Amino acid sequence: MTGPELAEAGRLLAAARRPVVFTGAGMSAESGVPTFRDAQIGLWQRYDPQELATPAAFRADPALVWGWYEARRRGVRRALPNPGHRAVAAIQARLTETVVITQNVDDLHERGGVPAPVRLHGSLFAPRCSACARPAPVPSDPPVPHDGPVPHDGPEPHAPEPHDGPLTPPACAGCGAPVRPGVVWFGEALPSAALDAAVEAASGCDLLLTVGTSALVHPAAEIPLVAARLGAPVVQVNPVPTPLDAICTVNMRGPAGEVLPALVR
Ligand code: BV8
Ligand code: ZN
Repeated sequence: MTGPELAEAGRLLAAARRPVVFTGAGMSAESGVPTFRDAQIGLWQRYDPQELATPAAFRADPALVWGWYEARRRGVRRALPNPGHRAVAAIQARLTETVVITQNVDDLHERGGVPAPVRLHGSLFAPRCSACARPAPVPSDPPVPHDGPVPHDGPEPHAPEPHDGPLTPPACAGCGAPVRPGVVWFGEALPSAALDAAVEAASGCDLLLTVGTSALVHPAAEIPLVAARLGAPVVQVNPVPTPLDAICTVNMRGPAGEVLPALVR
């Protein structure tokens, strides 16, 4: 990312009144949360996330799938928002009509100062019954093994959890069926309210800032296209090329945790 891109992106952001910030897994990479395409952590490296993140996988082996999500949730709990999350919150604090739309299922936007992102793919922190959809409590966690000061930002080393493998999901308090993660699996429809809100925001924005997404998962990947088709400039922040390169007004090659703070400075 060089000076001209930063200057041009800064000019577009300064002129915007109704920006959309659209984020993917790369937003949380510098917090130590593996992106979907990166190798997962520990024993989960032998599984393809796209194979595990399906209703069929949960039906076939609820303990394996629930264990994977619990490992991811505990990893997120140990992670901290990075300077990129805080820069997104600074944009929304300065431009109050900013809409943050995330594909991520972690809670780092909320912990980084964005109270209510539009969540296209649900959350690791909203388990529900797989049969009657009754909300279930987030499992209580063993104390985080802190043997020193909490790092200011960035990841804690992957301290081995007391349990990091298949885990029998809790039973629904209402009907006894297995509790499932509150995320959208491949082959499942996105929550219509979230998708409608995202399309509406992208249709009315005057700038779309896309951060840390490979733009390969649909229909989420179509959100930046909605904005571009209606004439809004698109600024991308990503260290590598993505299919969105073709529609970008400005392409900022670099990590979110460095580029976004420079953009909002
Ligand atoms: C549906 C929750 C229908 C679970 C997730 C059209 C075309 C092709 C395929 C389809 C299509 N329509 C539907 C499909 C099928 C499928 C799909 O998209 N398949 C693709 C992959 C081939 N879509 C679905 O199944 C969707 N459902 O369409 O249902 C339907 C309709 C009605 C009724 C019934 C059914 C549901 C998709 C949602 C799946 N769930 N998450 C979980 O997390 O376990 S998606 C999951 O993958 C993540 O949430 C995330 O959204 C996605 C991964 O994408 P990214 O976020 O972009 O992450 P990725 O790792 O790919 O990229 C990270 C990027 O960051 C990289 O570019 C990297 O370079 C960059 N990066 C790295 N470090 C940094 C960085 N960037 C900045 N800073 C850094 N430091
Ligand atoms: Zn139930």
